[in-house]
Amino acid sequence: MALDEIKITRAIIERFTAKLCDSLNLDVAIVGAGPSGMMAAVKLAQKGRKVAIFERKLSIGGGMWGGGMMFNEIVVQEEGVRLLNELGIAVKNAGDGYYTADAVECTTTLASSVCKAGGRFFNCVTVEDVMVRDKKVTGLVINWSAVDIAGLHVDPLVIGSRFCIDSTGHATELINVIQRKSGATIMTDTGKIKGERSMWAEVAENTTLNNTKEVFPNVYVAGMAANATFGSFRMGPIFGGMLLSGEKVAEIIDERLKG
Ligand code: 48H
Repeated sequence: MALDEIKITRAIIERFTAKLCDSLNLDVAIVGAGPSGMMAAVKLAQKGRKVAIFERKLSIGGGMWGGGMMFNEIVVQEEGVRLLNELGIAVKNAGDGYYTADAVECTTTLASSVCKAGGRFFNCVTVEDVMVRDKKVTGLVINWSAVDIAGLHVDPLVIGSRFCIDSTGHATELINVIQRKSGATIMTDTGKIKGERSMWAEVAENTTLNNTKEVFPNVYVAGMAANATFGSFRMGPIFGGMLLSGEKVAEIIDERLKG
């Protein structure tokens, strides 16, 4: 077969443009392709929801690739093992309710599951702002990460979405921008982002689930961003809470989309 570079280029441009245009009005826009965001995307896509993840980096996976200190294994406690089993990820029993899994297998399988369920990734895209109407977030303001990194003065584009999830991890970027630009009251007891606290795995893992909720009309926090918003602890390389948080936020939003 003769290869034509122009045809290759045209195929990429046309396919990507079609994918992006078809994502201009989403049910759920997810910011950050770490474990919590990807688990939320899998569950929402499996329920037939139109969902896309916007990830700043070229690589998806957030903090999961590196396991603990680049020892690329993760620990998952008993409660989270069900989710790894559902995705067919190999799990090894480490005794006393602790389980381990290969960090690369977890990351790649989660990512593949998002795609196979019909969810979409837009990597190399930074979410820099939101769109607010009637004190509700109605979409995301996006730009190429390369534009951001190069400091180019290029205006962004917009994605409409019924609901948004901040799964940006420690940085809690979406809620930060909402707080900064809207002068908005965040749904914590102080009305503000409370910030992350130091390491305490047991409490952190339990609070991650409780803190997975709506914090501004139409915007939910999941994963590490949930704990950072509500002033809870970090937990180190144990990932059950991240995965369960993704599942929980998907269930809550799916119910709201039914209403
Ligand atoms: C687009 C963005 C933006 C933006 C950030 O950090 P993550 O892996 O997120 P979680 O919460 O699913 O998982 C946290 C976990 O990985 C972790 O760090 C743990 C358990 N730490 C414990 C501890 O003690 O340290 O992924 C967040 C993703 C990253 O890939 C970012 O690049 C991306 O979000 N991101 N993408 N636009 N504005 N901000």
